[in-house]
Amino acid sequence: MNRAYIALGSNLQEREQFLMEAVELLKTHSEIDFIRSSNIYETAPVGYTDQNDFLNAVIEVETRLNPLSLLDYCQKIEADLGRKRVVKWGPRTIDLDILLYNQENMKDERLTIPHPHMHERAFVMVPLADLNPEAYISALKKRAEEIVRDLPPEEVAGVTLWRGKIL
Ligand code: A4P
Ligand code: MG
Repeated sequence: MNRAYIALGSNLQEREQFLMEAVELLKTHSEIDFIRSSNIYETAPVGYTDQNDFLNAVIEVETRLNPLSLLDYCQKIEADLGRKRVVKWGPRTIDLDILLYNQENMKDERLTIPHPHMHERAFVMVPLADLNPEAYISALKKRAEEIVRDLPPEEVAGVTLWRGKIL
């Protein structure tokens, strides 16, 4: 069995509903077992800032899918939940990014693991460190909680606990 961490983000309409539906759809796959969720955080938009605040969370799953098949399924969920790619980094109903897959490092034209920007993003790292402070990013030789400690405090301050776990 493989262990993966997936980041979820939504900033359109019923944000919490989209997070819940994405997790429900992951759970319906026979080759994916949902293990647990971080708390949900409300986060200031990063990149393209003229958009609503996001809800972000990270979940841990066990899966028999290989990384590319897991990406295919995550992208199917994004499509099913009606994501429209209008502005790069812009508003979306739901975004699923694969952060970690076991301790593997891979770079394919469709998939880079660990996710290439995860360590720069408080909206990813704070929920990941909440879920598993020991999560080890081998490419950086650092644990999640160490990465959060090294992020700019003003970025960490843009990530506030919103409520409890997704499911
Ligand atoms: N791809 C490569 N590696 C991965 C991976 N590990 N996981 C490829 C998922 N996808 C991966 O992503 C573009 C392509 O990346 C995919 O086709 C896949 O093959 P996308 O999700 O289609 O496009 P995008 O999301 O618009 O671009 P990008 O660069 O992935 O943006 P991000 O990184 O997802 O950032 N601010 C806050 N507060 N919270 C957020 O959640 N999200 C974004 C989007 C910007 N600002 C935000 C948030
Ligand atoms: Mg993405």
